[in-house]
Amino acid sequence: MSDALEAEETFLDRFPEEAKVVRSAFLGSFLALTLGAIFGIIQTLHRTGLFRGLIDSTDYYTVLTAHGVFLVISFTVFFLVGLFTWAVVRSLDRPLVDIRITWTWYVLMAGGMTMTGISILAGFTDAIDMSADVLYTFYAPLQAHPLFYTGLAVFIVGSWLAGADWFRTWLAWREDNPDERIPLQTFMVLTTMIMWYIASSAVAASVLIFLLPWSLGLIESVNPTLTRTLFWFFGHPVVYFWLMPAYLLWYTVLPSIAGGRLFSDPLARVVFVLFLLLSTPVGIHHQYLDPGIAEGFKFISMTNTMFLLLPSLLTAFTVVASVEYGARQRGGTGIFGWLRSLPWRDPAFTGMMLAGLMFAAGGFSGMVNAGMNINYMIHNTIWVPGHFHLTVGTAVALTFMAATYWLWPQITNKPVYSRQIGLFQVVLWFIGMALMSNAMHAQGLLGVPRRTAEPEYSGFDYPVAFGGFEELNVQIAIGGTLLFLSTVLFIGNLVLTMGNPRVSGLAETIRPALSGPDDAPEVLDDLRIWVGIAVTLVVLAYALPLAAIINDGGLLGPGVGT
Ligand code: HAS
Ligand code: CU
Repeated sequence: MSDALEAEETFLDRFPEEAKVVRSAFLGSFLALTLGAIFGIIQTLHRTGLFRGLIDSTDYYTVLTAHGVFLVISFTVFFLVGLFTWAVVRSLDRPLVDIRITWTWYVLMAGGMTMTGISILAGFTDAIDMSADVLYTFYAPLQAHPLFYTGLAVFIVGSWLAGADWFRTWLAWREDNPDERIPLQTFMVLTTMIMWYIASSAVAASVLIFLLPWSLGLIESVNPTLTRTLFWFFGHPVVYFWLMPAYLLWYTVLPSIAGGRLFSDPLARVVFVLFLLLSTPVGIHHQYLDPGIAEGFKFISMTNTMFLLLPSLLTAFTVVASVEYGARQRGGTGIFGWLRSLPWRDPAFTGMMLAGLMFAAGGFSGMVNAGMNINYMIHNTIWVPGHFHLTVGTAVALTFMAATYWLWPQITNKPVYSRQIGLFQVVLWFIGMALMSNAMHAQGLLGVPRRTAEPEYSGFDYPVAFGGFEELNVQIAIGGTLLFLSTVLFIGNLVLTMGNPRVSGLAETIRPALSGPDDAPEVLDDLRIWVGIAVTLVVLAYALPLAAIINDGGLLGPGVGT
């Protein structure tokens, strides 16, 4: 697709039908964000001990499940399907093959998530005999109402169809362009979706073969270690399913906003291939403390995890180099002086940069998590929520919000209501998260558990020591409140934006990479090879542990009743 063409037309001008799909996906995502944020503030205040009256402690787990599911499953994935639709259609410069299929997957995903959402929210009332307080990591022995699992299954099937939709569109493009390299954004979408197919197969098996029949009373019991292992088979790669759309934006949109170009298209392809290969055979790093899995398998998982750091470290290099190039194009000089020449007043730019900066810290706490021996210190403490609020809660969520300031005008032809509020909003998120996640990490080191409504520590009847448990709780509450305010500003700004009239002249350009696709070895585009290697690595990492778990505990477990 040529630059000139893009600069004249927005995505909406060129692909009105597809723009509608992207908009609907984003709206679903932002609805989930709003709900998730409300549960977030309730939870953070409840844990301080200052606001215990807000909810019963028994409702805490319903709040926690709703917060987790609405944010990490609905908000992220709906944004992602919108973004991927935009990326495929834009980079192939052709409409989707059959828009009816597109709406079918959208309806399946929205319907599935509504079912799951209802089953969770029903936990707040005794009037309906339904609950799903199983947290977003929904493995046994916790059990949810069948509607929860059915909704999830429908949602996942919807996401599979979405992938098929993008693959078909790519294949149709391939027929017309047999000799061209796969455009980078489409390459990123396809590799991410292959990873998703591999990863989600395990959770689909766990839900359809074990959890749903168990919840329906068709089978008496399940093997908890087996459902946990199948969950984490999916549960690690799902974090890259959230992260890859953010990377897509950092690689393909951020450099252009900075006034530069992506440094290297081939390196970006290598990074996405590495994620495809290495994301799945590492899930056991969530189970270092699980009995019933031999140490040797845990060691293999740790080794793979350490290799998996590589694509993110490459990303840090490439993205910063691309932004620096942009700054120098804008006249920036000096070793660090170039930083001053960047468009810091642009909420899309600043938001994504702050998200990247926080990801550096989140990646560091991930490295700590990944070490088998240090993991024993932080596992099941509030350190872990500290880690994932930096990663999915900032690297991903803040990038999505920031990108919205850039993308929304492209799919609606409406200028953002207030870019100043947008700038304030992304900075507020950064400050709120700095407070909250730092305090969570520190509390984790003090041994404060995660996922408890009743951290049994004393109240404010003694002097509050700086860095002590109580003071950290206050930091968490202040941070959480700022995050809530930031979300309110984001949603408010967006709603006001929707009221703006449509205008022309909003089209943005994405500049091609400095080192383009033709510099990349052709083998990178041969997706079949990567599928083969990815599946082989998964089999090597999981065949023996799964066989041992089934051998020791039985397919349906040693008898955990319903
Ligand atoms: Fe993690 C637990 C290990 C990344 C999410 N992780 C979790 C959980 C979640 C989660 C949700 O090994 C909790 C699950 C639960 O409920 O139990 N994680 C890692 C490792 C990485 C990692 C090694 N995690 C993520 C990402 C997530 C995520 C990404 C979501 C999106 N994690 C673990 C482990 C556990 C775990 C254990 C289990 C803990 C336990 O015991 O329960 C790595 O992928 C991280 C690599 C990242 C880097 C950083 C590179 C820096 C970059 C920044 C570039 C800068 C820019 C801006 C662009 C090496 C790319 C520059 C700005 C300027 C101004 C210059
Ligand atoms: Cu993980």
